Amino acid sequence: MNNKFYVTTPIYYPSGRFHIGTAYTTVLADSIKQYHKLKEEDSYMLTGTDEHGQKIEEKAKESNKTPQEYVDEMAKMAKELWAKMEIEYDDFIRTTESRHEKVVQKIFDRFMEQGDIYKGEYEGWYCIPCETYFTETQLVDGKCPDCGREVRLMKEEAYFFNMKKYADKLLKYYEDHPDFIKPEYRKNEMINNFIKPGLEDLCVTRTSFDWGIKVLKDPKHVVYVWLDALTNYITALGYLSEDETLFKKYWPADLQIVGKDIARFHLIYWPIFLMALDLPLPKTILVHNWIMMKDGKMSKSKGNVIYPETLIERYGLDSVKYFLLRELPVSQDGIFSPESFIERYNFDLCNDLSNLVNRTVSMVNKYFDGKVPKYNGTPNEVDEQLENYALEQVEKFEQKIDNYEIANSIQEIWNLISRTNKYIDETAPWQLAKEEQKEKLESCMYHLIENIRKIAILIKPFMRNTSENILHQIGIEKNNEKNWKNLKIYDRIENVKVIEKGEPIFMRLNAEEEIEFLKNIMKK
Ligand code: ME8
Repeated sequence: MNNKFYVTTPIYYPSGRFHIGTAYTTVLADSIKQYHKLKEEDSYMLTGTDEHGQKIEEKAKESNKTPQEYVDEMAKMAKELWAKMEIEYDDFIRTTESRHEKVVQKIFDRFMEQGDIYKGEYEGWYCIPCETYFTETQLVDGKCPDCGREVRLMKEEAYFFNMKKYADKLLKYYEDHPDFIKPEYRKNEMINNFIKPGLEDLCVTRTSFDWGIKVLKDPKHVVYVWLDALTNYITALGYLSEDETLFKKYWPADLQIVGKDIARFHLIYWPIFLMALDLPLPKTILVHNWIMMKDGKMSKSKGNVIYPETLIERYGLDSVKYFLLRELPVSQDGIFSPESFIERYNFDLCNDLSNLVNRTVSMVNKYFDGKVPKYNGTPNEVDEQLENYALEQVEKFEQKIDNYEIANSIQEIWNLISRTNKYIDETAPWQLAKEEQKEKLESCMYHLIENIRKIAILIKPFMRNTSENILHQIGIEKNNEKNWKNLKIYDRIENVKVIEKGEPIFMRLNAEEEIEFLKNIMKK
């Protein structure tokens, strides 16, 4: 195995059904993992659930369950969704597992011994859903600045983490590691909005509820969720346990993906906790924006929530993944609208991709009995242009995905698809057949198949089933013809036969009907 690649998602609150926003982060992480797997790297992905805190305690009560019963059920639901979405995580951490709880207690004790954590009293405006205290000035119109809901004035004895002590070190770290935060503007937000005005010490315990990890030396306190939650990324690898093999192998993480709502916790508190533990920091924290609806945030009360299962059942998994990744540029909010979903399905997937494969397979059948002609070694000018274009696109794809610009990297694949479709028009194979220009026709078919092979490999991280389907249709069965290494080579395939009757991968949808369908399910 070559390099290792460790990627994490946030651990989600199991406080309700996961919508396409939650699915987005997970699909993003899985796709990036699949890309590294394709490159034969030792890739490892972690996801999980964040199961402690007042909100979960209240949710359990509402449904007449103990918190443990409630989170067990919800964690099961989360795993079922990821199975349905064919997410290949390597570990699923639940913060109620003892492998996590024991280590959080050890970390807490160590911070106490080092003097990073001290006892004080906390008074502030508390937002229950966000489990966060705010100062008066942080409130927006007297409400929670993160979620806009009501806050309560609360006071309690509490332990604090001395964040101020690490502020300069953190600023210096940002400066020395330009790849640490992506996109870069998030770094400036942290500096200007939180660090420069003076970092507040972070309250790390609560006495106002029970459902949490007890502080061993002062058990009326439970560890406040962010210290508990953030450390999952290392407890899952066995940090401070009897077996630290995974931790030694995979830490520091190569990529940690979070939504903008939790950027502050990951870009400020998390690195400071790691500094206090004397551990290396993740190489990159990628902050993505949100999937919005035309009328703002998804919310049950507005009746605009979309769940991934509904889309998958009707349109198939790969089209949903494609849409999420293609429509949401990481650095700005993306909008989910029924119109854009159907448009992408009909144009990008059906017209551009599916038709290209279908037309090519039937031409190879028609002109060469399904046998893909051999590469003739001396491409003519038109073919050479196509070869160069394809190789350039592979490079561009790689540059963009390595910089975690996923939507842009997919755009580069679709540029290649369009260019290949254009090549059919340019070379007019039906004309070549009519004029019996055998050599040109052979070269044309070879180049089409070869480009489709490249396209199928490039989409594999995002659309595994479609990729396999295409490779099968064009007769590519050998693993070495499907791998990343052979992507950059043109004269690779030999003795290949396309299937006799190509199946369209995506069938055109009736736009009006489907838009209506989507609008209706959003209301439910
Ligand atoms: O914050 N668009 O959990 P959470 C895109 N437990 N992504 C979205 C989204 C949307 N509309 N809505 C949610 C928590 N997300 C904590 C995390 S980590 C140590 C603890 C995604 O269930 C996005 O990744 O509220 C966001 O950061 C995450 O779900 C919030 O999940």
